[in-house]
Amino acid sequence: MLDHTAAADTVMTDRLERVTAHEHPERSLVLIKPDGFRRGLTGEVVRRIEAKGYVLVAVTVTQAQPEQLAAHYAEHEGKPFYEPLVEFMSSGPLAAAVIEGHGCIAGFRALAGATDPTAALPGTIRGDLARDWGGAVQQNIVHGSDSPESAAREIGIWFPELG
Ligand code: IDP
Ligand code: MG
Repeated sequence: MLDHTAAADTVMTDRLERVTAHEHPERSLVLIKPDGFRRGLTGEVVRRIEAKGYVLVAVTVTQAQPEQLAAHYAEHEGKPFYEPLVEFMSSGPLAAAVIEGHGCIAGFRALAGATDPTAALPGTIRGDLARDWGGAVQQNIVHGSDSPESAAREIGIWFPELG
């Protein structure tokens, strides 16, 4: 009897975990970089995110602090575009957002398009709205997290209250 109850409990717990996992949608950190913000494209980017069906969890407008950018772009430190990248990201306000929805990390990167705005396909944010301006850094309108680990780390940098 006791064994039967324990077995039933295990089945129930497994089921609950499956359901719970399914009901916890993924989150991603999106930045509308200073070029996008300056050009008044924040609404257009948010429109595309919402039109796709992802949900906004948080949005803010902020001037990036040097320590935030150092943490956010730690993986690129030492690369030739790192200093211009930090300078560009400090050049004016940006909008930061947390979005939510199953698969939104890969889904937003598909919406964003390729890193290089010249190569980014029409239909994508970068393909439609960004171009090469001849500078040392690619000004490509948006950032999106590239993995669940990056998303958790980046949400902690820009939205400590959600981290
Ligand atoms: P991602 O934003 O598509 O994830 P990353 O490789 O993580 O691309 O690079 C971060 C940012 O650094 C890019 O979005 C772009 O602004 C800039 N960047 C990346 N690679 C280059 C490059 O080769 N030249 C100039 N800027 C670059
Ligand atoms: Mg990246």
